Amino acid sequence: MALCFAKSRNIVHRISKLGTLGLLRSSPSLPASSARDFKNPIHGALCICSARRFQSTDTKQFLDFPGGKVPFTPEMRFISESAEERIPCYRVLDDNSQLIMHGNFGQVSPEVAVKIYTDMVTLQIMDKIFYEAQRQGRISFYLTTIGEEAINIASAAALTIDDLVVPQYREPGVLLWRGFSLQEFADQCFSNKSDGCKGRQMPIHYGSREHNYFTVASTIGSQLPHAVGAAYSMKMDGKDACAVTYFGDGGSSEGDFHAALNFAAVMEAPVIFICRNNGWAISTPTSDQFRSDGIVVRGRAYGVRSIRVDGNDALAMYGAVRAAREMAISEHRPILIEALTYRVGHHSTSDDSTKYRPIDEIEWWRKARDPVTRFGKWIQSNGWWNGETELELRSRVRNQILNAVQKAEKVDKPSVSELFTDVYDVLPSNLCEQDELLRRTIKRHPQDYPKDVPL
Ligand SMILES: Cc1ncc(C[n+]2csc(CCOP(=O)(O)OP(=O)(O)O)c2C)c(N)n1
Ligand SMILES: [Mg+2]
Repeated sequence: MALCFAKSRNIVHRISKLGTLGLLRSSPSLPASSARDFKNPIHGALCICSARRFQSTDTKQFLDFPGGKVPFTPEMRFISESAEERIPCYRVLDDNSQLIMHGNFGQVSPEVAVKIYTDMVTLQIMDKIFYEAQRQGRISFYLTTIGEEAINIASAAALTIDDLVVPQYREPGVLLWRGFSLQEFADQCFSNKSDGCKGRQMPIHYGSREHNYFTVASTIGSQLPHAVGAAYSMKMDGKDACAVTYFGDGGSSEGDFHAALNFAAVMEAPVIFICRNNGWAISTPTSDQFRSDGIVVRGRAYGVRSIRVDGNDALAMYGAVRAAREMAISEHRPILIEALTYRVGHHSTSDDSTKYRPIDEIEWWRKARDPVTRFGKWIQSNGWWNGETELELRSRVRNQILNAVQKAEKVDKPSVSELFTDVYDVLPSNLCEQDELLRRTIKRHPQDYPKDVPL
């Protein structure tokens, strides 16, 4: 070994001498300073000379290395930063709501298909009414799911209630599918006494133990490692269920995303990662978010099976999530689904997206690629739905939501003291101090605090 090293040092030394004399330069115009450049001729000459003087007799083709045999190659080739072709996007229904020939998809019964459609419509109407309620100053904040109804509802339809959902914030449809009532949605957004979380969360931060739906945390990406941990414990307990976590394209830039994928792969946790790649993270486009072919390609880097799906095709989402669930549970493995879609609404009621993206772009997605219309046409063409049922559904749901909103508005707000309950059995001294400080501040500045919140 020492001998080899001495020999090679000798060669390098001799070659660099030749290089300084200008004997090995292929181009006389090449400056001597470029000798350190990767492409410089000295480097090439070094390889040729070494090959001539020391012909390898080592015939080994592979290196035995943890993870399997690694083939050797004499060819110096860097892996390209991108594949020649983008990863294709799985879809079942074409833009005209026709089934694509030769496609494979999980069959859906007429009952499930009709429920998928009615829940997508309900979500749309709920978004419209709650959004307007915020604009009228009746609730403090709201965030719509417009354009992403199929990801919400069709993925939920493919799961069972035993699967733990760990959401971001743009997936209320999963909760709707699981039976969270319109009244419960309204009570949460109005932060009233009937809200399961006693008004302590911002609107849209839903959560329900009964529906196996972890409370929304808007700290982007933080839900992903939680889902992996939960999935791992479900595997340890031998449950016939998995964890399912949702996140956005923006969330994929968080460290938590990478930690979660790696941890899930190594621990073989039955977790489904559903990324809603909707093109925007508030005003940040995906071109400022990553240079990879979206999110789906990250799966392979971590050893996670992955698929790209048309997020505006309810049938494709339903089929892909069902297959993912089956693999996650029976094979104990994580699955990554990248659903391509578009955030048709503003990020939230605190945003005006026309300031940073063309209105034509929004309108194209709203009209030409609306997932609800696309699925609705398909169930109509099967004879499972018609114009009459459509009218009846829309008017019934609208009335139900308006009633829920009116009712929620009349329910009292929880008392200020509830802010500090339900975490500790006995309130620690720092929280007692905060409680007192809050009361003193409200007394000093009553005009800055809502009158309808009892002390
Ligand atoms: C850790 C963290 N950083 C920043 C924010 C501010 N923030 C709220 S939503 C959001 C964009 C998230 O975009 P994406 O994950 O694509 O989800 P989308 O809103 O598009 O559904 C950001 C940056 C946050 N809530 N948490
Ligand atoms: Mg996004």
